[in-house]
Amino acid sequence: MNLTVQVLLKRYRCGDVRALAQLITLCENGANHFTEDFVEEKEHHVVGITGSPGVGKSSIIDELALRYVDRGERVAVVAIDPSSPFTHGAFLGDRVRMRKLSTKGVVIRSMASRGNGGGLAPAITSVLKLLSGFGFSKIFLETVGIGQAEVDVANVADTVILVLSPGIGDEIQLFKTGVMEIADIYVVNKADLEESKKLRTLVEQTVNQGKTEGWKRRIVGTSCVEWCGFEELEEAINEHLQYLKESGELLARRTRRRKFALISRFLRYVRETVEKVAVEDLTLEGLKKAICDDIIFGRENKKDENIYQGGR
Ligand SMILES: Nc1nc2c(ncn2[C@@H]2O[C@H](COP(=O)(O)OP(=O)(O)OP(=O)(O)O)[C@@H](O)[C@H]2O)c(=O)[nH]1
Ligand SMILES: [Mg+2]
Repeated sequence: MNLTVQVLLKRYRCGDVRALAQLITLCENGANHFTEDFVEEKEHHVVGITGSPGVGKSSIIDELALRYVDRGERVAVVAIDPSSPFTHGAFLGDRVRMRKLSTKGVVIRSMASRGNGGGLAPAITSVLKLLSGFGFSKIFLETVGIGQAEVDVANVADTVILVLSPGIGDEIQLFKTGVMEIADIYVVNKADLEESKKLRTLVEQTVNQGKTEGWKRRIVGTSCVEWCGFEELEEAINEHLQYLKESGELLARRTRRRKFALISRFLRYVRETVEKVAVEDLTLEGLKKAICDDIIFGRENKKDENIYQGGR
């Protein structure tokens, strides 16, 4: 292992937040091998929060994060491709509320999805491992629910929350294939707005249709203006975690996350290899040979070192 990674890991294990930030950046840049062998996951709960732009995901996370900190949990927030307000690619946002979170030890990190077909950042599973290994017990993952990201969040989160709000076409969103299956908890936000009631009725009619066993999906109404519904939401999140543990589903979801990590890594590797051989030999045979050469010469394993020398 590269010496710099070794030093960073040592500092990370001593609880140095700056080392954690640097290791996350390494993962984002593609050098995430070390997380497999040298980072140990601790007990944690990943809560994925998805939904259309502007429904109130960040506002809801703000409130939830504070609540869990008050319960004695260590909280981290990861936002994928946000437009607001966790936009600075660093740990700290600049809003007053964000500053309040940071003084309570909440770590906030933005990540770009980097052309991953609109999906989650390829490094997300390594980043989750780093955060849990650092001691964060509650990790909120905000993704804009468009296309692939919506499906991906279900692959990495233990609990999936879909936030809906009136007036932005979410009534139509509801009937998109799969939307009503991905979430464990449905939040109808902006309960202070009159139209929210209609949307809530529609969600109640659609969710849990024909479902008789397993987790009974919860529907919660919240308002980040009147600050209501959060007790119920917190309760639903806690109940779902309890359900995951008791039913054995938590293990199944962690296995799904590891599979997702493996597939993402493999796809990235194939894409990089295809890009490389495309110049030399544009045939399937050429690709197979390139992959074999790669494995034999161990390019994959040298990635960490390459990154430090400015290459990939
Ligand atoms: N009336 C009302 N407005 C809200 C509520 N929650 C959030 N908003 C407003 O909705 C806007 C978007 O809120 P955000 O929390 O940034 O929403 P988001 O889903 O994180 O948005 P993106 O990250 O851009 O996808 C902001 O102007 C909020 O003040 C609510 O409960 N009621
Ligand atoms: Mg947001």
